[in-house]
Amino acid sequence: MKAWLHALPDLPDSLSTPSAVAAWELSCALPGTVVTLNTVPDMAESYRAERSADGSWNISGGKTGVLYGAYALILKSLSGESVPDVIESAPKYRLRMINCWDNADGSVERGYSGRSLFFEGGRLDYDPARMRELGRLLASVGLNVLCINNVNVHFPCQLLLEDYLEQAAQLADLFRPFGIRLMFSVDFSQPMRHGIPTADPLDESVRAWWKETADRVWQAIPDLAGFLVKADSEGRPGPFTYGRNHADGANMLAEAVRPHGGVIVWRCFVYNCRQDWRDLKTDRPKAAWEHYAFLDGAFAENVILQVKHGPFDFQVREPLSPLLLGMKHTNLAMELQLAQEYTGHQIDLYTMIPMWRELYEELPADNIMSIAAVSNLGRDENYTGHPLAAVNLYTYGRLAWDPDTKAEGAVTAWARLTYGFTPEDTEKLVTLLLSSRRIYEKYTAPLGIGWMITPHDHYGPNPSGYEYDLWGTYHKADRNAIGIDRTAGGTGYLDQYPPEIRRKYENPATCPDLLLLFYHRLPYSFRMKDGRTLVQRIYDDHFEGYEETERMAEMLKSLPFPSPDREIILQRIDMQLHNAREWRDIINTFFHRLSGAEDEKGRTIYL
Ligand code: GCV
Repeated sequence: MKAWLHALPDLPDSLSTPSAVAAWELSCALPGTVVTLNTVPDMAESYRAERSADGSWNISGGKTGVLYGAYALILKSLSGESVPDVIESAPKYRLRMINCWDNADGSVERGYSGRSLFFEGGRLDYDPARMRELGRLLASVGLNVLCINNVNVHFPCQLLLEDYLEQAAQLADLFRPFGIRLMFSVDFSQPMRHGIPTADPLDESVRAWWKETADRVWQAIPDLAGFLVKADSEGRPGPFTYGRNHADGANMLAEAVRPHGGVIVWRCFVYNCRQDWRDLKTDRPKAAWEHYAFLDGAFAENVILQVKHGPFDFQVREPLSPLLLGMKHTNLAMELQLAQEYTGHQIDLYTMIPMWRELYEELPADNIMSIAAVSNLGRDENYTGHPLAAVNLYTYGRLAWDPDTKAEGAVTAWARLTYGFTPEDTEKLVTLLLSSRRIYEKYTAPLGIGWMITPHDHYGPNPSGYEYDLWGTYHKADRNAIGIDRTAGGTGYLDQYPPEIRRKYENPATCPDLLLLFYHRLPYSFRMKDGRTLVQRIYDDHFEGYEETERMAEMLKSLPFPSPDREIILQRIDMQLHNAREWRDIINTFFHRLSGAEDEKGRTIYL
């Protein structure tokens, strides 16, 4: 299915304000229901929808609040959820962002849904009708910022140049009625492409260049949300070249965009990506904290530090980044990844909300102001490559609006809106989707160890593929033991957390199983809480993961998906089965060869 709003007719081009869009959507989705919209400027993005005794509705809200109120009413009604007489809501997070990793040549870094929706052949190239459809999809779940180009700005950032700005401004016009503001990724060394000999953030000519640039950009797009920056990360230029820190860099840009109401979203994905595996001191997960924690309070008020949810890089299971807990005097955004880079390339089923719920449970209530996610969207007809991957976009939006959103309710709403199956089939689909993350986790790298994936491409197993590489992602398995001790007696990573978290993880006897190998180096004979040995637990998980994938495939085949979803889903589940089998056998054989331990249940492990 194209998406959850497929039931609504196309929007006429003439609708140019959020309230006009809201009125149109309501009249199409809920014909015969009288709905009055009442714009109250102070309410900004929040809304209050109230049903009168005669069944009519009144929605009061700010400029975009009325739109969100209308979509809330529509989605609740269409999904068959019970609709209370009063729905009152305000978003928890100010910026609810989608970060696209789309390149100007039309390719998408880590994209699994076809080519870019926005670029082709070095230029902006988009279908306006699709942009409006995308706008309504994003707005219907409350998302409000769309960063359209890759944080790795491989091509000179044309978006900042005059002739591109005109087309970018037209794109911004298309998204504006949906309350969505564009954002651009910029290259920190951009001034050097324009005749300035340096990109030093404290250099006057650099500061002046960014000011002029910001003036030009905001003149074309007055409501641009801001710039997104990946600096000193994986080969990108940044302040370190000039002996400056990241507050110097971010604050310089912040000053340039401040007069226009713009923000600088500054990514904290900074680590040594040229590490020598022989170096036993450096421990990559410690890097973000080491680069940023001491700068807490030093960033301008229009800077947001965007922190990946875990200390590594979107692995199947990682602890919450200590930076998200520790920087109390800095605006923070948590960064998630909808694109299934390490989680099955939108071939394998992987519903993310169970993972996100675990993260949100641990997020502090106050200093996280925004949420970002790397996009899983592309030019494919269904937007997300795998039709069931759309559940991740939908639930991401719901959680970014309301972090208390429950996994089962949100996935059920999506399933009903998308397929309208019988209650029994909906329940089957929801059960399957909710179990898919744990199943994927079982057949891939065990118990939080991560990184046993094929290097670079990141699909399929290669247990030692990253072992002697320069990315700092080692498991150090030998014939006796595996893992890195990250407690105080080891690399000290755990010391970056508050005491209650340290206590939870520091002792292998009490550390939760699923993160055991993230924190500890343990012998294969280590006794788990349930009495199994570590290596037996690994074998069991891998056999179970494959069997559960087989059951999932059977269940999927029994569901009445319409065409073309059915064909895509069936083709991909076969690929997933193949992948799960490869993972099961390669990981089990890897550990068997190292440890010599037999499977207690006598199942086949290939020697
Ligand atoms: C955009 C990982 C990915 C890269 C990505 C990077 C990032 O390293 O493999 O493709 O680059 O994260 O988040 O910047």
